Amino acid sequence: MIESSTLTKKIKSLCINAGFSAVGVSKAEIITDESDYFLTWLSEGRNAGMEWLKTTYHQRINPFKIFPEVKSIISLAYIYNTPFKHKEQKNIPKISKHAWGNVDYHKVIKRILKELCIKINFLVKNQTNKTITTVYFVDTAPIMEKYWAIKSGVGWRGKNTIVINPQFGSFFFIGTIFLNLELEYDTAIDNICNECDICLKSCPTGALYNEYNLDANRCISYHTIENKNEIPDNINLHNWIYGCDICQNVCPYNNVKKTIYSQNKDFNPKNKFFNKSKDLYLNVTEEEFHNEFSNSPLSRLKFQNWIRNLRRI
Ligand code: B12
Ligand code: SF4
Ligand code: SF4
Repeated sequence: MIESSTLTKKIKSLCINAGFSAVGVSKAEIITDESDYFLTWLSEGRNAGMEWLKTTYHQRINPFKIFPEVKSIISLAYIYNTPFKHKEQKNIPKISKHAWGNVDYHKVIKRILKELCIKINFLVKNQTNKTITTVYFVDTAPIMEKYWAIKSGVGWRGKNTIVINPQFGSFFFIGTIFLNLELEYDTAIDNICNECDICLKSCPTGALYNEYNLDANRCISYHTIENKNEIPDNINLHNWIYGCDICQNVCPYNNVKKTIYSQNKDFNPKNKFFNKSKDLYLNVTEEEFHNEFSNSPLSRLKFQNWIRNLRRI
């Protein structure tokens, strides 16, 4: 019978070969430490209009509600960083790095995870003769992706609330796999934000009201992506029309000499909409908007909210 540590190593190399840059494994358990923070955060209304975070609270803190037989949770990092930078100029709308390319990360990562899970199932069958079940997620499922990634050492929790990896910073998505198989578990790594608080000082709206705490009511990313209603008058979007990268752009761990960029060129910005004037954006018709952004997370934004965001900068 193959040892759990050898099997874990083989699964991890499948993950790296699939295109992920870091992988960590946690034992599945009910989240007890962070669940109190989460509850307080919700009770203070920091989730803004994201009611779905409240209604799925019990699932988010309890992975067994998603998959009752889950034993292990694999967390994966998929880098989307590219060397391009926005021009700091009035009248130039900004789309966040994660969305400015010709690719919807949900689709691309789900496709990779689907194939990876087939390979993991096959490997386990081959090595142990056991048939296992694997379930994969990226972003949309009611699970605490950052919590599991931190627990398994994929990165530490930055004071901007985002997971940071010591080798390649924080411009990566998290993919997650639940499986009903015991594996060898990883441990968390040290938090090396230390005395730094550049992200807190740089957030232009004060959304990072405390270390490790974000108030979505004041976050540009929330207002430009998730807010379904009017953006309050006191929120200055600082030219961001989809997402916001400020608290990551300023982070020293995203500004190292040998930055590691995504291997996937689809994450490069779409030339047509990169560092172009606001007028060009405003001239996009509804049909063009759907055609241009069908392969981007912006496809989730209604055309009327695209216009809403543009009119607010
Ligand atoms: C809701 C959501 C948002 C919301 C809320 C953001 C947030 N900080 O939670 C909004 C719309 C604002 C948002 C924005 C962004 N998001 Co988002 N988002 C999510 C989602 C769907 C859920 C996150 C969640 O559970 N939030 C709830 C809050 C309560 O959780 P939390 O921040 O982890 O807060 C906890 C800690 O603060 C902790 N805590 C509080 N005090 C203390 C003190 C100490 C000492 C400690 C240890 C802990 C602690 O307790 C809190 C409660 O659990 C996840 C996907 C998923 N399913 O997990 C993606 C996700 C977090 N988002 C992601 C991304 C990329 C972004 C953006 C960068 C996109 C952009 N450029 O605009 C921004 C980043 C903004 C920011 N500074 O966080 C990635 C992050 C990847 C990474 N490397 O970490 C995720 C994981 C999606 C993915 N699969 O890749 N997002
Ligand atoms: S995404 Fe932008 S607005 Fe939101 S916390 Fe970071 S810097 Fe502040
Ligand atoms: S800017 Fe500084 S405090 Fe903020 S996440 Fe990066 S290292 Fe941590």
